[in-house]
Amino acid sequence: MQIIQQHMDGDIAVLTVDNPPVNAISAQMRQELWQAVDRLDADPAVRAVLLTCAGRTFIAGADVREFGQPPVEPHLPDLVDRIERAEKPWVAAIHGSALGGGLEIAMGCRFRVAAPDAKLGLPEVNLGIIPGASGTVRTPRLIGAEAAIGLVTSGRPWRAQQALTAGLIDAVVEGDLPEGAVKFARAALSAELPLPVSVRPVAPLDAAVWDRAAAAFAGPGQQAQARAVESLRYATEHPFDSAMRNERRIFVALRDSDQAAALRHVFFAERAAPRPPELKGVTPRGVARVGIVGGGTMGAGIAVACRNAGVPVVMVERDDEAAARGVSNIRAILAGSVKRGKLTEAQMADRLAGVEASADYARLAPCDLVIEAVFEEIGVKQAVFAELARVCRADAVLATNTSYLDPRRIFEGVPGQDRCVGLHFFSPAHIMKLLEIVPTPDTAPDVLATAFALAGRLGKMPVRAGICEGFIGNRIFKRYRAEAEKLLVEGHEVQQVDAAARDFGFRMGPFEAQDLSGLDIAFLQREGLRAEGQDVPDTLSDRLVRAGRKGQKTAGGWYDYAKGDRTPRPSAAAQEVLAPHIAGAGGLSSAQIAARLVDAMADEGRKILAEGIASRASDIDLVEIHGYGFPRWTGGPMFAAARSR
Ligand code: 3H9
Repeated sequence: MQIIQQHMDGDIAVLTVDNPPVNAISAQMRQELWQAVDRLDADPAVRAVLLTCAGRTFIAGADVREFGQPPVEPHLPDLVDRIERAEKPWVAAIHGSALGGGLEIAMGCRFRVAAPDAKLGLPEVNLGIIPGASGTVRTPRLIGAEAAIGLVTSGRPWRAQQALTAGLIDAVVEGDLPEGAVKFARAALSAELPLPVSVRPVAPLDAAVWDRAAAAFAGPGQQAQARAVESLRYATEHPFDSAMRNERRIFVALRDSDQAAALRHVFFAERAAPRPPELKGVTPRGVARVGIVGGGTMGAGIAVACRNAGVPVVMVERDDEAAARGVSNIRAILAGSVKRGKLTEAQMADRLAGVEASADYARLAPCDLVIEAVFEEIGVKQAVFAELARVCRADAVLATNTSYLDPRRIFEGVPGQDRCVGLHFFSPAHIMKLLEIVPTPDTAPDVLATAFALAGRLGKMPVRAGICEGFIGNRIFKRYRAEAEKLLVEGHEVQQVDAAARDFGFRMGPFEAQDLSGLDIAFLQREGLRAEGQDVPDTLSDRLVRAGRKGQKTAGGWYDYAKGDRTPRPSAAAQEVLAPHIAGAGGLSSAQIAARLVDAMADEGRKILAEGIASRASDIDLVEIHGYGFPRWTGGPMFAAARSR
């Protein structure tokens, strides 16, 4: 099957690339494009060539699946070069996204035009590589070095208008794109052609600008950004051909690196998780209005997540005062966004206008889906569901945001168990991307599909989790904390373990993080289990809580804190509590300590997988990356542990 079709519009040859789903560049596409240049150059009836794409997007980049395979000619940089050298000028007509190799092909064309909602970018750094087909060499020649640094190192695409202003494209075409692009080409042919991008001059930048750009990417996990700066700098200071050779060398080195392999793994993991194969063909229920029970931190965060996605919210609290508090919690979150410049006052007003708060459960009657986000206590939650069963429509989806409890117990007695599901958001719920979706054996497929569809609308990363204590994320987190304590018992210091976790790439170590969130939360939960008669031995953190050390809120936990200062300081008082339980002399290096933590997480992950709590190892990686700050560039605990074996 041909990927590229051709038809004539007068003296303009229109090429349509059709390689679903996203027109990724395959070897066949490169071959067909190469042949097209030769063929059209030789055709006297052709004055110009329009490059368009079928389907939802322009060319979205090189086919990431081909990265591990032996390269097949023609190589992409040569193809871009061939298009640029074509005797007939090529015009790229861009809709959807022109990304990576797709934008590089477009930069080989003499002109680029785009639909108003098109996006153009070089997202390669997100895959741990740099653009490898002249993206770091042609871009500065087209839009200047400083703008090129921004485009390449951020990996974020530009909208058509921004691209036009910067000179990345020549025109924004309103209305029918191919028709408008043909018109553009005709007009362009009557004027003098611009220089091909590769021969355009590029103004040099001060060394200080380059140094600043390099310094911004000195941290771990930013290897691709740092090398992109290096390649861009070289490209502005050297002739085109030499710059291309340099870019290729860096591209190949990065492509074969551990970081790139890990980021490719995450790329495909993120595309697999939202689409469980068992839901293929299942139509989700419509959700026009979401109900939320509970206006605390979690309920308010969920409400903001819904409002940011344009979904109207009904929030119910136990009395009018609590309902008003819920609204002010929402307002506080939104005001924070306004302060950071992420939201305008008008948008904030619009978000708030879409929230109805009440102490009357009956207001939930029109909601298509209701999320319970009240205190983590089985009796409290069961009482909420009894109310929901009373007031909600029989086809409304009922969800619990429990993080530890068995959803089956929470749903006990609710008529229509097939409409019940667990939706475990992470705090702050309007920011954290992870959403664990926890079906019970009774949950209907279309209810599960509704949960995944809602996650998509809210911009969340949904991961299906089975029922066990803590589901996927908190169960692994518990093991991680236990391993961190074990390292203390073996004689390593609190700050040593934290530093090892940070060196590995976590923003915070396990003990600093506990001090921040409070040691008492997990303590109270364990106390609850003890009260139920379960044998739950004291952890070291329980001992600190019993000694009055709950973390930053009590000026001390694993560390001490000066008043008004969140800097952790080694604590003699904590040491005194811990000392009787230390049974070793330490001795592991930072890397060994980190490996112990990661291996423990991966070991728990393997159990979770064996028990069917997670569907795939890559889902576990996503849970840790999106819910617990596991460094993305390591691929997650399952990937990292498997690589280090
Ligand atoms: C590059 O170009 C390197 C060059 O500089 C140099 C080379 C020498 N390859 O995201 P979606 C699949 S690096 C293979 O759900 P959307 C994806 O796996 C590349 N497959 O759709 C999924 O498959 P499935 C630089 C790809 O509409 C399906 O397409 N480019 C690729 O939400 C739909 O994906 C990028 O990094 C690919 N490049 O979003 C662009 N891209 O259905 C990455 C997608 O089997 N892609 N697939 O699960 C994107 O950002 C989004 O896919 C896009 C569409 C915005 C295009």
